[in-house]
Amino acid sequence: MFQMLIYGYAVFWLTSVTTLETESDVEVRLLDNQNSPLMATFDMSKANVRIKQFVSDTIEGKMKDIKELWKRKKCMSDALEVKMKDIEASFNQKISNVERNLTAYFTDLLNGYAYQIPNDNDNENTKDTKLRPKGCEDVLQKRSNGIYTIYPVSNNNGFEVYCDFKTDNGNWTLFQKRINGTTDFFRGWEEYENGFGNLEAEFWLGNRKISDIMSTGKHELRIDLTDFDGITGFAKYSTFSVGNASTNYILTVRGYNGNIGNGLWYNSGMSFTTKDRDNDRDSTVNCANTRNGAWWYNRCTNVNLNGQYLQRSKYDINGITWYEWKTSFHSMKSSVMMFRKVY
Ligand SMILES: [Ca+2]
Repeated sequence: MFQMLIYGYAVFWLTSVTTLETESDVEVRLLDNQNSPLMATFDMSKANVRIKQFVSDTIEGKMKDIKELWKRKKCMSDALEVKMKDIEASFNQKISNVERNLTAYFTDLLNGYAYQIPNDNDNENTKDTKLRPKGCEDVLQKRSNGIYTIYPVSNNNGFEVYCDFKTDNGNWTLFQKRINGTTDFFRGWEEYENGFGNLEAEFWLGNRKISDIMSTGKHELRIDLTDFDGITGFAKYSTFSVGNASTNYILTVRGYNGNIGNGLWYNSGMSFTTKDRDNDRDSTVNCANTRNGAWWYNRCTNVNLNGQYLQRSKYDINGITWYEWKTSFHSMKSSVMMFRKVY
């Protein structure tokens, strides 16, 4: 027991011991419990081994601690990265929500303002030109299908159009309608340019107006036909444009979709022809005369929706025809042509 005590003391006090001549022997002055000096001699080579072991163990222990600490730090760093990503995603989501809410808020505000416009006669008296609709899609008070005033060009001269807010998600501007033959469609250039008929019944909106609306952006086309058996069909073109007067209102259609066949492809790229203005590609005749209508005739046409209204289903090239649907020139009971803006 006493020896162990001495050994213990030796380990802890070795740094302050007196070194003698030889490396291996160390004289240590010790006191017994009566304070009498004791002399002890240690074999220093053994002590060195113990010290080295102690230091080695200590360093190894510390290294383990450091490694453990490093591992923990790495884990924390990974966890922090994941957390940062979560925070970023959450932040983006919140920004997106704020954006959506603000958009909804301002839309409501704008609609509320529109409802405060006192005159019920559409937008005729709208003082703020920014609120004037350029087309049916811009009309703020979409009460029901019907006639609205639009202002597609920057001057103050708006005009009336018939808007359809129900068919195929709505916002359509009608530019042609045939339902019963009460309106004559065999007319000249000027009348087709300015438009004619009754917007509530049969009409052609007018090439100038159509062209003005086209200038406000990209549009798509929809055509709905009904035959005399009451069967309906439609064609849509994802691209639709009508050029201005200098192009003789040239037609462009692309991107057919529907169930009556892509009949209009043959007319794409053609100028408008009337009985008094021949812009078609048939050098021998004026197609407006041979087909009894006015249209974007090529070497005439398979589609002739401004043709003669026939009171019954009849094979007649002068009639309202869409050859690709019926594989014949049988005339239709009704035709509606409309377009809307695409974004
Ligand atoms: Ca011709």
